[in-house]
Amino acid sequence: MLAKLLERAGELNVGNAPPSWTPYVNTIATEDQPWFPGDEFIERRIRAFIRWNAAAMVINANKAADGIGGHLSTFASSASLYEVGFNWFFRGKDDGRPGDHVYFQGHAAPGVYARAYLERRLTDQHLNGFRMEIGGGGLSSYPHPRLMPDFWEFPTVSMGLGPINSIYHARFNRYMESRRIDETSESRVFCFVGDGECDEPETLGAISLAGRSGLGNLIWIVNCNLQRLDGPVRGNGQIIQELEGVFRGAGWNVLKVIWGSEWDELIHKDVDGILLNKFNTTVDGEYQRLAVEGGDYVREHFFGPDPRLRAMVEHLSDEELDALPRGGHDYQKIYAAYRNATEENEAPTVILAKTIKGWTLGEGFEARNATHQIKKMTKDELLALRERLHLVDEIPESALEGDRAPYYRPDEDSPEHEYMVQRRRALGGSIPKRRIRNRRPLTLPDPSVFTGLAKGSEGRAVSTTMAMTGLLRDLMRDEAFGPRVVPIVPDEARTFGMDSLFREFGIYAPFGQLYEPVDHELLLSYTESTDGQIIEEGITECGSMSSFIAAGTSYANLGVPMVPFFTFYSMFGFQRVGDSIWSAADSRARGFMLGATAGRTTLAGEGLQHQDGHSLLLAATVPACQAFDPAFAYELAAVIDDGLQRMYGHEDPHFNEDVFYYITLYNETYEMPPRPDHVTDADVVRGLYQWADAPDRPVTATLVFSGSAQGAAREAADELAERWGVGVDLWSATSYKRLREDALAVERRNRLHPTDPAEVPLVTRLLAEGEGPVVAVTDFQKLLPGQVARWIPRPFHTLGTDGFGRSDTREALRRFFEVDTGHVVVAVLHALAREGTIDASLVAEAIAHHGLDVDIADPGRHDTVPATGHGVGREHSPE
Ligand SMILES: Cc1ncc(C[n+]2csc(CCOP(=O)(O)OP(=O)(O)O)c2C)c(N)n1
Ligand SMILES: [Mg+2]
Repeated sequence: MLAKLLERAGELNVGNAPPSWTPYVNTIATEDQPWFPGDEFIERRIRAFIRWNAAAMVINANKAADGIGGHLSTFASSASLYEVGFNWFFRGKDDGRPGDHVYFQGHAAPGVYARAYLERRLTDQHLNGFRMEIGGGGLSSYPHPRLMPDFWEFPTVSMGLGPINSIYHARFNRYMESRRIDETSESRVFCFVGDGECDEPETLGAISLAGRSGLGNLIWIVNCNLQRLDGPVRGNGQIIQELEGVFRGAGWNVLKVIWGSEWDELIHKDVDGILLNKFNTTVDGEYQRLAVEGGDYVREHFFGPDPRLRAMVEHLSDEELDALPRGGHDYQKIYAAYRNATEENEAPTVILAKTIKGWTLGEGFEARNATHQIKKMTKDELLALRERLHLVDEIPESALEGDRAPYYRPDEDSPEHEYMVQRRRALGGSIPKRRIRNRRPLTLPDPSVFTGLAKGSEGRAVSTTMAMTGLLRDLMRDEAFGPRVVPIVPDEARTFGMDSLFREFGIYAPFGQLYEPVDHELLLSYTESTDGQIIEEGITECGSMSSFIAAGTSYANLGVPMVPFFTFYSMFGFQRVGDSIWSAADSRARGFMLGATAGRTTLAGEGLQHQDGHSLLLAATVPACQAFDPAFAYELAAVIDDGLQRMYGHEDPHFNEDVFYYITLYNETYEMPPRPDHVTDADVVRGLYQWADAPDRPVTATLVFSGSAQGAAREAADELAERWGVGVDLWSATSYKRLREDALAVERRNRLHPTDPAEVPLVTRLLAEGEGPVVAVTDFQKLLPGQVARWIPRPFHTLGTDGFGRSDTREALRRFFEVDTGHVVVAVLHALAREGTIDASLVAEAIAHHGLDVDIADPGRHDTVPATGHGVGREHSPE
């Protein structure tokens, strides 16, 4: 009746907002709790073994190598949350189905290893190798698929990224189903999140997507131990209530698991709501204190001030008051929440479970502010833990004398082992387990899709962005391969000319298109559909990266290789979501990242926050990333073809490489030349090749261009030949990163094999052939070509676009950043003059010829301000 009343009041606008939060009690009433089908006693024993081993491995690691770290308290607080999932809900993949995908809280890794040890997936040696990976056989500190590719699936320890990835992962599973590529309806994504972690914008930033898309296949378990690293998450508030409001507002099914079963009786007696009021008005800082203090404090400070409350607990001893548990340690309450969550199919669920940080570890740990970082236990503390976990028979006191705390696991024919193994068998096998299955193999596109670009644009002026969009369309049209393409774009499709794909391929929308679009009569109308192929994320680069990771790891998660093509404003990639890209690399994601509108001067008019002159440098820092800077359409085609072969081309999927490609695309249009006859695709992808010979002139030099700098380089070469008598051979550097990696590998090999004949890096070999100085020009910072400077066997000079971008025409920008034709000409002449090949007066002549003899500011200096006329310029203001 009350609900109806509220509903009607809402309709009449009687100022009654729907409640964003409910009272501070469990969402599922005790009467509604389902029957727990398991054996409580055996499960408690199993949990005790896992708790013990998790603590022992951290302690041992710190004894063996002081300062090596590890975390005891995070898992101690969440062990029951995990174990109910392991025993009853998380589905493995051994039965050939996609299975569930579980994102573990990174700092809870010791607990996951401890369970794997009990299941006999890991040995004593493994546990002893916790955090000691060098030399092999160790266990990585946190979940890293890059380091333990058969075990961990999802890197989570950079906080916030696991949660957002899990949302897009669940959405991607739905996409796969809607597009009829894979049957994922039974597959769920679980994500464990810290309550402190919820302050990361990435954690909560995309939860409305999950609500809006009705992701009933997504379940989050927020471990609300009320603490983060330094202290309370919300000392002066209630994190559980705050999160409830946020998640409810975003359309989630919210399940609070706050109080353990021992509270049921008290809550039942609370007919006047006094206890409820106390629950609602006690702040987390005080709840933390209550967890630290004994029963007498609880009686005085929680129940005591109100005589009615005090009377309510008169029949309980101090010990009993002290032992009143929190819901997150009560497997019956947790089981009820999981059951409810897994029966929900229309909305995502968040379980907000209240726990105590460091639970069971003893007084020095439980709810202490410093608990997150304590990684050692004294013998007395270990004895107390042994007692607390009822392991006195299993672990003799003498075993605690040695250097290492002993591990314990029951025999393989023990009831505990059998129970645990049987439960996992019933659920499809052990997890986590990262497996490359080829449930639905991928067929690469017909090679003919690349031949068009190899021919050049035949008189038409096009950009590499346009060439890419055309290639993407052709790839999507390929009958066998096409459906495996996942185009991802964060609200810039029109900028890149990709709106031409909307109608033909559709934009994925879980509920279809419920309206007729304004442009319905157009050929290229905005078309949303349930089986749409394009993932139009809206303005979220981080969300788009999460989709990229979900699609790019589908070959492992689902055993169904998919090929993401994520096209974005290059400035808003590595710079903006660099950590997410790092996590893609850790995840072993494969696919193509296309940094469109690249270059500091190619994107006219935009300015300082748009013009990208450094993403390729940032890309150089990511080991798995293959970074390319193509100048021409045929280079682009060669690079994409190469990427597909390396990432997906091998019949045995284990031989495919876990790399992804970052390719810069420019919006400047020019005629795309055909691939010269002497150039092969292999030349293009190795990083550097000679594009054109030098005309016959008395003096020679080499010009190396990349990307859109090709224009200035080519014009300069013509002018140098015609006006200054210099024959320049032109080279295209498609990947300085690849050249550098080759050179470093060769250098290392030579260093460690001193008596073998020395090898020569590719870039040295290639450029050893010509004569005269080498000048490189790029629309990126000078450091980009500078990466290979010391391996270039001739004098080497670089022109690039250091400094902040600004808005102006392409021409003005190139003059300002000193990368236009005139500056390239001057740089080559200057390099020749320094060698003594020509006279310096010729350089001065060229400077005057191009009008470069004005004293302008150095764009590479951060305080450089050209004359503005606003009176705000410093060095060159009119005053
Ligand atoms: C992005 C990021 N910033 C900081 C850290 C360092 N860090 C590791 S654990 C932790 C506290 C975690 O608190 P919470 O999320 O509440 O998890 P709990 O351990 O309490 O379960 C911090 C700050 C990190 N791992 N990632
Ligand atoms: Mg916490």
